[in-house]
Parts: sequence; C-alpha cells; structure tokens
Amino acid sequence: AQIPLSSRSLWKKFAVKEFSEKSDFERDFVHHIETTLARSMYNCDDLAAYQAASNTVRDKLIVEWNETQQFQTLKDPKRIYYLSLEFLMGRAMDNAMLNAGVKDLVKDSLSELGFNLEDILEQEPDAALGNGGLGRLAACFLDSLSTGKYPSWGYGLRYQYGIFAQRIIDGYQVETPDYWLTFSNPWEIPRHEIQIPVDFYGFVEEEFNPQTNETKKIWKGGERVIAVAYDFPIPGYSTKNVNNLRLWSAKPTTEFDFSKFNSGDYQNSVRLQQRAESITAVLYPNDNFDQGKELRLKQQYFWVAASLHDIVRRFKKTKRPWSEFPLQVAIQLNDTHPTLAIVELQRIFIDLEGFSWDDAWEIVVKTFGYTNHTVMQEALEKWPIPLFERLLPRHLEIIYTINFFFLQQVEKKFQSTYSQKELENLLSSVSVIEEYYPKQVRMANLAIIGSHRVNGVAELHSELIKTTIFKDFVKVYGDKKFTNVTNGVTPRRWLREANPELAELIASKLGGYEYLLNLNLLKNLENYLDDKDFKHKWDIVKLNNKFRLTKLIKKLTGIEINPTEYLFDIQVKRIHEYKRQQLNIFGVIHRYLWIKSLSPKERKSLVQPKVYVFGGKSAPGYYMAKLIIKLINAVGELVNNDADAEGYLKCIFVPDYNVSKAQIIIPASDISEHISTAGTEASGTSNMKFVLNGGLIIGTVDGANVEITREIGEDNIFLFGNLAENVEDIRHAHRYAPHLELPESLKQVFEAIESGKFGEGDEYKPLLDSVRYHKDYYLVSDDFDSYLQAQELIDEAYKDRDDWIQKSIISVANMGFFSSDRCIEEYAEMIWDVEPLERD
Ligand code: IMP
Ligand code: B1N
Repeated sequence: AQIPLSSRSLWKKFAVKEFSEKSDFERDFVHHIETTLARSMYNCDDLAAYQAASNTVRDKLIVEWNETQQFQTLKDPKRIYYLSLEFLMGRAMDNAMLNAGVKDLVKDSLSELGFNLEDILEQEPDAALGNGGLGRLAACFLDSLSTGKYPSWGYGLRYQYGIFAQRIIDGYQVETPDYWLTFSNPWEIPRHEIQIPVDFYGFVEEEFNPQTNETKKIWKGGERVIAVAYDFPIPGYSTKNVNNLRLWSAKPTTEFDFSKFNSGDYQNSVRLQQRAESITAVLYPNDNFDQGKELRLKQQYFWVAASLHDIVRRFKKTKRPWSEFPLQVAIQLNDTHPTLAIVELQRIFIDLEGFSWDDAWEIVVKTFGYTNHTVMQEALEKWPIPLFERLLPRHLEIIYTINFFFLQQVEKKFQSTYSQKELENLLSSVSVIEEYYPKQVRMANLAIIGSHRVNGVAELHSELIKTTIFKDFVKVYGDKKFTNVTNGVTPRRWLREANPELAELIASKLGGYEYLLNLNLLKNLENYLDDKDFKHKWDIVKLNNKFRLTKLIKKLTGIEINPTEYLFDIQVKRIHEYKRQQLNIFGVIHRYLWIKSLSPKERKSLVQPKVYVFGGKSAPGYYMAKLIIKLINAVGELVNNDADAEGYLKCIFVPDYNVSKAQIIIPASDISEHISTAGTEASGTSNMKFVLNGGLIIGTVDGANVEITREIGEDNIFLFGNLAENVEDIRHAHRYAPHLELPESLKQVFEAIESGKFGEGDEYKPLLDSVRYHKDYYLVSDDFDSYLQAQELIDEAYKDRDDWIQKSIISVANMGFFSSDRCIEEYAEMIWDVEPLERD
C-alpha cells in the first residue's frame, strides 16, 4: 500500500529525528520510561534504565536501518546472504553506541539523569545463539559487512533458548536453560506480518500435463509450520549503513485441523500446534559434533526454506530475468548446516518456476559458496536416508538426481584413465550417498557439488581439506574450486569495546581511531618501541585489565588474587579433547608438584608466580570433557588452599564463559593457550583476539597460529609440539605399539592423580586411560615434554619485562591482517563478486 502523494509532505514533516544532543537523548529516555515502560522516576531501577536507554539508542539505529534498506531497494545491488545456524552476538548496547559514535553522549546524559552507564550495560543479557568460534565468526562478519558498506543479510534462527548457562556445583558442570527473552528485547523488531509457510513430511505426486506431454513432480507436504521474521539491525562502525539480520521463529498455522477437532481429538490437534514451536525452541549445544537428531534436520529445513523464500521474493520484486539471479544473489553457507538451501533452490526452479534441470542447476551452482570449518570426522553431517525420506521426500529425489548427474560426469572424466576398481573407489568416495546401514546423505559432498567455491578458514586448514577429507574432489574439479579465506575478528568489539584503555593508548599514538577501520595502521606502533613512557603505559594498561579480571573472579568464585605478582596464563574456549585442556591441567599439576618439592627459599628464587585461568562449556553429553572440567576444579581446590603454593600458583575455573565475559578475560592475559593437536583446530579466532590485546601465545603449529607466527615473528610466540604432517604416523605407531611409553614427567602427574590428591583417584581413570591404554589419539604424551619446555621459556622470558613489553607491542603492531574487514574483502572479491554500496 502506497501513501497518496498529497499526504506525503505530512509524513516528511513528522519524520523521526535521531537524537544528536544530550537533551534529545534525555527527553527520549524519559519518554520511554514513562510510556514504553509505564514507569516514573519514583520506580526506575538499573534494569528499567537499561531498557529505556537501549530503546533510545535503538530508535536512532532504526532510522538509519530504514534508510539503508530503502536505499538498497532503490539501487538494487547484488546482495550477500550469509546463512548461519549460529550467531553468537553477545551484547548489543555498547556496540551500537560505539559504532554510532554516541557512547560519551549517552554516558554523560545518563549520569545527569542519575545513572552509571557501566552498571546499566551489565543489565543486558548476551544474545548467545551460538556455541563457539563458528557462531562468533558469523557475528564478526556481520559487523564487518555493515562497516564495509556491503549490502548484505544474515539469516538464522531465533532460538528461545541460547547456549545453556553453566554452573559449577562441586566441581561439576551443571547446565541451566538460557531463556534470554525474559524482558522484551529492544534489539529485535518482530515482523508479525512476514509469515512464511514451511511444509514437512507428506508425499510426492506426479502430475501429467497433456499439453506438454510431461509429468511434473509435486510435493504435498503433510505438516505445515509458519516462519515469522524477527529483524536485528546491524550497525557498522563510523557509517550510517545498517544491515539486517533476519532470524526466523516457528509458530503454528492458524488453519486448524477441523477433522481432528470434529472427531473429538481436540487434545491431539492442539498438541500438533504446540509441536511447531519446538522447532526454534533451543540451540543444539554441540561444538564440532553432529548428533544427527531429527529435530535438527527440521530446524535446518525450516530455516533454509523461509530464507530462500524471502531471497527469491526480493529478487522477483525487481522483475529481472532469472538469468540474472546469480548476478544479484550470493549465498554463503556457514558450514554444511544450510546445505539444504542448494536443494531447495533447485526445487523452486524446477517444481515451482518450471525451469529445465540444467538451466536451474547452472544458476544454483553460481549462487552458492560453502565454507568448511572442520576436518573432525565426528562433526561431518550425515543424515540417514529413512529419516530424510520421511521428512523431505521431494528433496531426497532431487538429491538423487544431483548425485546421478554428478557421478555420470565423474565417470566420463575418468573411465579411460582409471581401472574399474579405481573408478569404483573414486565414485563411492565422492558420492553424496554413503553405502552404510542405513544409507546416509553426506552433506559436505552435496555442499561441494552445489557450490562454485569451497573455502577453508586458515591456510593450513585449507591445504588439509584438499589433501585429506576432500582430496577426491580435487581430482574431479582441480584445485581452483578450493580456496582459503583466513578468519579474522572485528577490532571494534575485540579491541575498542573490550579494551578501551589499550584502544585509547593506541589512538593517542596513531592520531585517533582511524586504525579501527584500517587495522594495518597498527604497524606504526613500531615507531614507539623505544618510547619509555609509552611502554610504561602499555604495561599499566595490562595491569589494570588484570585488576578488572580479578574483580570478576572474586565475584564469580570468591577467590581473591592480587594481580601485581602474577603472570596470567589463560585458556578459554569450548572444552574438547582436541583442544587439549587436559594437557594444560596436567602441566599445572606438574608445576604444583615441582613447587611442593622446593624449599621456601628455592621457591622465591626459582618460581615465576602464575595464575592459570580456565573457562569454557562442555557439550552436555560429552563425558570426557566434563571430566576435564571436574579435574580442573579439583586441582584448583587443592592448590588455591595450599600454603606452600600461596603466592606462586593459582588455578581458576571461571564459570559460564560467554562473549561478555570474554571481553573482560581476554585483555587480561599475558599468555593464552591454543594447544590443539596439530591439524585439528581449523583456525581458532580467540588466538587473534588475545594477541590483538597484547597477550602472547603458547601454541601448537595449528590453524591460524601458523599465520599469526608469520605476521608477528617467531620470536614473539611460544610454539611447541609435533607438526600436523607427522600426526597420522604417530597415531599409527600408537595403534600398533604393544604399550605406550609415557614420559617420566607425565607418569608423575598420573601418579599424583591416582594417589587421590584431587579427590577419588579412580574418578579420572577414563581420562588417564585414554592416554595410556586407548592409543592417545590427541598426542598428549607425545607433546607433553615439549609443552613443559615452552612453559619454561615463558617463565624465562617474562623475567625481562622490558623485552616482554617489546614483544607485546610488536605483536599488536603486526595483527592488521586478522581484522574480519580483510576477510570480508577477500570473500567479496574471490567468492561473491560484490562491491560496497555507499549511501548518499
Ligand atoms: P525487502 O527487500 O523487500 O525485504 O525490503 C527490505 C526493506 O527495504 C524494507 O523494510 C523497506 O525498508 C525497504 N523497501 C522495500 N521495498 C521498498 C520500496 O518499494 N521502496 C522503498 N523502500 C523499500
Ligand atoms: O569454527 C571456527 C574455527 O576458528 C574453529 O577452529 C572451528 O573449530 C570452528 C558443528 C561446528 N568448526 N566446526 C564447528 C560448530 C557447531 C556444530 O554444530 C560444527 N565449529 C568450528 C570458525 O571458523
């Protein structure tokens, strides 16, 4: 519906004006308190103040959001669609103020109104719709897409429960639901008018058309659910560009099943409706693991179907010919989770728009790009055919056809050069269908076949996928289809917001905050390596950040630490055997035993005081990871209360690690641990965040550690352990060795654990046995001594504080490459073929 021309001047006269002065903000704030919240100055607590303040900031955002969307509709540029099942956004308020450049104004206004901004920001719950690196990467990418002025949309699910909150009870992880929508959420705009029907189950019918003499396949769905859109404005830094993140929420159809109702089965008919909402109820809490649950497949199709419907509708509005679809639309698949989009788009073209197979498929392949994030076998998605067939019968048919044409092409290419046996092996390895009991659909194979580009997320990882899990696809396609885009992080959240003191110190030398838009400018910090005053300030900033963290630790655990004495050694990330928190805690135990063996005098002269900080969640069903958490807490319990270790060693487990805690923890590190078994961590992104905040790394030659080393120099990182190229051989040796010989150092640690120092010794048996008797898949025993040596080098290096600060500054100065702005530029050029669009 269009407003008549005669009314439009009235609209323009009353167009919303954004606040730009304190008095405007204060007026809008009071307005929201009194109307939106129906409160007053007599009952306004910090929570109400947060709600009013966030609504006021939101209003400003919405004005720009509207103008950006209208501008993009008018210009109709190629758009990027980033499909991700996870967006780990964290808090929105501080980010929105910083990006819009109004934080100081808001702070002063709130103070005049009687509130403290920092306290108010604490009221916001994290939007924790993700597990870890993959979800947070998607959030960093949205920030960079808006900042880089790329016309783009994120599409995901609006889970009512994000990643669970973690509590530690008697040293064990206990999960509690994260209902983050308790209070109305000012950062989302419900679009109740955007309702997209999504069908499941049912059957496929053939329809004969006597005119064309063709039969057409029609899918008759058996269960219908409605997708409702919720829009989250994504502001860019220092630009009026505000893009959109659209998250879908499931609700029942209003079409009531009257047949059930009339037959007296009212209860069942209501139950079916309630079932609809369960689709977007909860995020699956697994990182790097595929659980293969039916509800997860339902989530995936629900999300993909609604998103594609929206994308196709937007394209159709422009009345362009279909051939222009891939010129207007780039869809990026964040891992294989949205791979059904390939099939759904093919279905739309064939079944609904009447394309020929080949015409449709050409457009589909040009449209999609696929990012792989892991080589871990247990994370690769596979769906049993019987389940798939029941839920999505038509899609399975299309997959069979895609696979048929693909295998035909492979056969043609190799039949003259390969033996029958070789050809069979190749075909069965690249086939979308795995011959298994029951047969399975391999989503990664489908994603590769249906995309024009496949990328890994760090150089080492991108090489690995070409030589291991996807090597047979390289034979088929050559290696041009496979590329690398090394991950990055947004310096707005991970430097300026998380570490305002360091950001300001850097700005004071680089002539302002321009570097947040061009992170390579950090290089100029190397001009100040001899500036005593600057280095002193650098050191003080780190100390202040350690104070900030110890305050948080005190609040969460009751444990008091005086940070001036200690080196802070931090490992925060999902708990996983491949990330090897067990290696770290075995190292802590080793150090504790050493300290205990020394006289007080020796301690004073030999021991570098250290706080080991751990944090991270285990998947609820991951027994071994939960055992590691328990061991860390048990070690903490002992050493934190041992007078011999007082002043030399602390071991802390920070409960409920999340994005907003990361923003406090990361800036406080002297050393952070990124110690995965070589070849297992695709990239890692917290490694980048730690170094960007002036911390050094102890790490394996894995993921993006390799490129960090190249950029900052190998003198500024503590590398250890076996290389990825040797891991398979070592595993092979383990498998065939009669028994595994442990290093003396590790034997001592195991003896201490078994002796019952950390509670019931037997309890940890599975953890020790996985090393001793179960082939040590993660090479803990092979890397242990090398790890201890690296720790010794750290103690040594930390003694020369001036040199340490030097290392820290050089590292930060060379982190420009790891801005997610650079990633987005690479995707835009190599994969999406899109340009920024400046608003005028
Ligand atoms: P969509 O691409 O149709 O979802 O539109 C996204 C946004 O673009 C809308 O929320 C509007 O702000 C804007 N928009 C859509 N259609 C028009 C139009 O015809 N004129 C101006 N703005 C539009
Ligand atoms: O993606 C990150 C990388 O930096 C990490 O190295 C990588 O481990 C992480 C299934 C995953 N890979 N795979 C997942 C998450 C949830 C799930 O259900 C797999 N996460 C990663 C960003 O590239």
